Amino acid sequence: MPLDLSLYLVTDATLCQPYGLERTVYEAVRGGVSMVQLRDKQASDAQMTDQARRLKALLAGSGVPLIINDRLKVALASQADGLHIGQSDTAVQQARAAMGPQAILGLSINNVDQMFDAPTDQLNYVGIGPIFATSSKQDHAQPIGFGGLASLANACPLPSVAIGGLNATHVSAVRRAGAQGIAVISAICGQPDPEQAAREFQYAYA
Ligand code: TZP
Ligand code: MG
Repeated sequence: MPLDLSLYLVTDATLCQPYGLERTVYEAVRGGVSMVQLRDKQASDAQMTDQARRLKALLAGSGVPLIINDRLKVALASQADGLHIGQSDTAVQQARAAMGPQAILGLSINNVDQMFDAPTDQLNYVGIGPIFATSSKQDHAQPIGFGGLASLANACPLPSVAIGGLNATHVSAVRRAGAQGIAVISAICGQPDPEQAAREFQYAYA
């Protein structure tokens, strides 16, 4: 299946508390989310694997792939569709070897050095950001704005998704900057109506 990065939901269990993680994801998918990444910095591997298995069951038949943040072990144990790695996580080559050729593999990049260091032949997409400062990620790198996004997205041979402080009002700027899609946590997780929140992005694309 071709990769649809248009609306990439990254989860945060704490922010999703009002409805719980599974219901939030369920509703967001109804609203048009095209990819889901399970991200949890607190959970044990066992807890995260359990959560991943539940999300995988929930997403079955929806065509929306489940990506695991950082943890190769969890991605393998839950038979997730892919893994998203940061600059200090498992090496891309090691992740590709373990996950196999069909898996979706993404890497976070923030600057030109990281872009040129990325083994693009092993990757399916890059996440570029943060675009703006955000309280959803602790100790995030320096925000790069839409100018930074444009220079990285245009120079990178892979499809890209922009992340960090973004909401539906940013869709056109993200697309103009050359990224294929937009990744969000707080614009969907913890919103009073996650389905409607996701739908706002669809309207912005239309
Ligand atoms: N990586 C860079 S910024 C970020 C991550 C995981 C957090 C994005 O969260 P939000 O709420 O969409 O700004
Ligand atoms: Mg990481």
